[in-house]
Amino acid sequence: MMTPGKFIVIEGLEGAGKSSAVSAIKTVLNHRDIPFISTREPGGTPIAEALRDIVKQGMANEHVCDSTELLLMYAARAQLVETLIRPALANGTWVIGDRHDLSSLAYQGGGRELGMAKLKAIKQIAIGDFEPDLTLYLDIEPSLGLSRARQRGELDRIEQQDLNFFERTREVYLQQVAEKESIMLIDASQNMAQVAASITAILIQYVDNI
Ligand code: Z5A
Repeated sequence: MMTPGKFIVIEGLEGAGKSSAVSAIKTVLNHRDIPFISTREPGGTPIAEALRDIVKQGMANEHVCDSTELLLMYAARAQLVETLIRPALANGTWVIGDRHDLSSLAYQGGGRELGMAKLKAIKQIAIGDFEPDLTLYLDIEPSLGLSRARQRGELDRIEQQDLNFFERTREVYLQQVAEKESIMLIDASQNMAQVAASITAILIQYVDNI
């Protein structure tokens, strides 16, 4: 019987350095000849990418309600998990996810203050008990992350929230790290080479222990 692939997720606030983290993971998997695909959330399929555009940019003259934002995130996730992630894993292909469900717990549950009970109920409807095998959370002070993101270019609708929003978001990330062994924290205030080295070390250990 085919050994299922593993679902590895990168999480963190804006400017945490998720793009370079994804590259570090790809390098390890390539060295080990492990087949993989990579995805991002919200997005990753044509329907989910269309939802991403609405979530990130909104629409002129119409405010995106918090509950709408939440449901769009889960609609995009349901589509991605069902049509891409589950089939790939079943086929023995690993999946690298740039964000997943933990982002909703942190941003919508914490940042938007919608609360964990609502989040857990919607998750059940959208993707059931589906969970990543390993999550690498890049932890960064919101002010440092946002200053990096600003240098990169214009901020989108969610990135324009105030600092308190991101403090609440980070708090949920840290709570979840404390509760779940499958989430590893990496200090993302280090320089890029140090962050990449930490990720590489964790992933090599993970692959070697399977
Ligand atoms: N969102 C949500 O609310 N709920 C959900 O369920 C999901 C998502 C799934 C997705 O936008 C938005 O949706 C996101 C959360 C929300 N919005 N906010 N706010 P996205 O995918 O476009 O954005 P992102 O995921 O936040 O960012 P990103 O561009 O993909 O990656 P990043 O982690 O921000 O970082 P980066 O592009 O790798 O690095 C940013 C800059 O910092 C860049 O110029 C780097 O060169 C620099 N950098 C990175 N690392 C370092 C270090 N270590 N030192 C110095 N400089 C660095």
